[in-house]
Amino acid sequence: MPQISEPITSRITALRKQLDYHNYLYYVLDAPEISDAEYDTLFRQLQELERQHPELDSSLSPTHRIGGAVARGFKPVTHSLPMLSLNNAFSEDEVAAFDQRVSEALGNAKTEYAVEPKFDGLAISLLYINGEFVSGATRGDGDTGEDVSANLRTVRAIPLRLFTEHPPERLEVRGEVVMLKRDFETLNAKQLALEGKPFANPRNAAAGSLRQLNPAITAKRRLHFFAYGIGQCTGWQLPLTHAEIMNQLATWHFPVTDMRQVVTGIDGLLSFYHRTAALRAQLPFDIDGVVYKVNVITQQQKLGFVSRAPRFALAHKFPAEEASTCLVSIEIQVGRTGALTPVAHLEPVVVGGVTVTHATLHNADEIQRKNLKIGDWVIVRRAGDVIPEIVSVVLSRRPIDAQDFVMPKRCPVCGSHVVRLPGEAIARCTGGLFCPAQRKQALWHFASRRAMYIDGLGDKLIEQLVDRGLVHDPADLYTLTATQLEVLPRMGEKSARNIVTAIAHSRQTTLARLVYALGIRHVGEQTAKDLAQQFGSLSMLMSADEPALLAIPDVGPAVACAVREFFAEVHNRTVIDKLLAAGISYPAPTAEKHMGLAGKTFVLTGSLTGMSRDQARAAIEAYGGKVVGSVSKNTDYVVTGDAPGSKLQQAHAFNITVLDETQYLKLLEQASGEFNA
Ligand code: 9MJ
Repeated sequence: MPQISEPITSRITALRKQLDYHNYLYYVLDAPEISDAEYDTLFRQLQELERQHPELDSSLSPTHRIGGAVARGFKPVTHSLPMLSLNNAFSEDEVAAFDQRVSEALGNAKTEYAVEPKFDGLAISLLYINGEFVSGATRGDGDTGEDVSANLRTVRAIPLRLFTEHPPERLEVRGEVVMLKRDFETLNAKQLALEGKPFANPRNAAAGSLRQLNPAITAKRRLHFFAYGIGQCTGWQLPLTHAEIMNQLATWHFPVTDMRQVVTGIDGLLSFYHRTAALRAQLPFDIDGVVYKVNVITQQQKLGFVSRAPRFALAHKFPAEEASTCLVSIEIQVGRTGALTPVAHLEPVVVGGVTVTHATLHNADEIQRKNLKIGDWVIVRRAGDVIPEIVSVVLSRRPIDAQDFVMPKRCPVCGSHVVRLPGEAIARCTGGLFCPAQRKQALWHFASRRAMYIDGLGDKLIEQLVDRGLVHDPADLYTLTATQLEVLPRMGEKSARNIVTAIAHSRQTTLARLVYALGIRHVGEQTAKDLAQQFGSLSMLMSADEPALLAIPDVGPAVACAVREFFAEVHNRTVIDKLLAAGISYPAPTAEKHMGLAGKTFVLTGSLTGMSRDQARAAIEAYGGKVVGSVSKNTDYVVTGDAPGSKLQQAHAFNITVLDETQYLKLLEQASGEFNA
């Protein structure tokens, strides 16, 4: 055997330690200290030394995280302590009953619980002997799982060595392998590009990736891990509480959620549930509930188990976000710009606690991509406040008479031709404002809160006004009388008068609101504000040529062209003339206005105590500043209130000035010119 010099052995050890450490910073703490390129350099140095000295190779080396040999199948593994399942609760009553049972059995007035989110992934158990990762297995039936060690080795968040000089002799760490939502989106986009089958959700993607026979594929799938408990543990004194066990796991460099808490009594449990539910949509990973565990270990032992589940723990599940139902028909909705959107009509089904009857299908390509036919059995998903969508079709339940969807050639509302321009996913009705559907949408937009704000003029009323021929364009609203409205179904004398008053009030508006209300394609609220600020009057804007429009920052060729086309249309000019004749007015721009924040871009995060978001935005805009939704290198200030979101971290990352509420108010004062007065 050739003699290996000591410096090489130490160099290899040092490189492994360094790489383990940077892995931990990157994958567990999300706070890297070195660049990817620097990491790659260290990684390649180690790979080269291991290639030159195969006798020094080790299965614990970080270089093995990119995937080893392809397996023929997974070996069964018997867990030395069974992996338990949790009893589920779906209502607050069930949680109260759990807390009462526990407290009575323990003789507690109020029981202390460790609470944590319930990760929606794949449960696994990791075995460490003398601090070194030896093997890992899926939960399987709780007694016997599958040996997925080679795949788990590729999960960077799982330590290959415990970060301690004094590890337990034998330690089983239990937790959940998950896929982050953003990695799931990337993976599905790749699957689609390669004509592969997309995964229905991050949990399926995580499970599919962990059960890959080729670990090199698992390595590319970017799995993450959260530890939430310990199985067998020998040669080491367990702490007295679950919370301390979690802290210990963190000390050993396992990723543990920082959402974990210790609470007491039913109030503590339920308030954690509601707080977590409110955060759910923003989390980078899927959770399907929260888990409550009696905190004190001796109390856990006293409570024991009933069949396969501990009496000391409970999973309080969120209402299911997915359900299966029948796709009854596909109807076409016509939007404000004539876009034809297929909408799925579903057999009513409860998803996430809400009855769902419709789901968006976006466009014809989407229907084809999902291989949907009318009459199919489908999986519907409703996450947070988003519009329900069809995730996939259950092909095994496809009826023989399931029908293909065909995009109509004529608008189902007005009969005009439907066109789909080359390269566009959207089919459009060519009817313009001749099409009652487009007219209704245009009116609804005109009256909406951020446009002319006509309180009480909702979609049902607009529908009636258009269908009865009382209103053809927005200007017709201003000639409506209470007598005309009173006779409409569900409309009393008082509400008719209120609406006429609301319409009358909307006459006094701002130029920005009016421009936004016109519904020009590509002109959202911010662009409308930019146009109003630049041109100061509707007639100036109407006569602006393309170079003048393009001179405004953030106005590109698509917007400039849409604005020109809109005002070139005789019909639109007629409506504008009618609106002005009906008495629509806006304040003229004042020359002496202080524009101390001109050119400055703000992002707001968290809630301010002294004003609402809308007020804060209006104040900035009053002094010429602009408020945008996301932080970029072009942001000048990030204003933070209570409970700021990730935007604050982004602000730090971009080195952007962060203002608290007081500093923000001071800046406004300065901008108003009063500060120095
Ligand atoms: C999940 N899925 O997040 C447990 N779990 O504890 C948490 N699962 C569990 N704990 C004992 N946070 C058995 C399962």
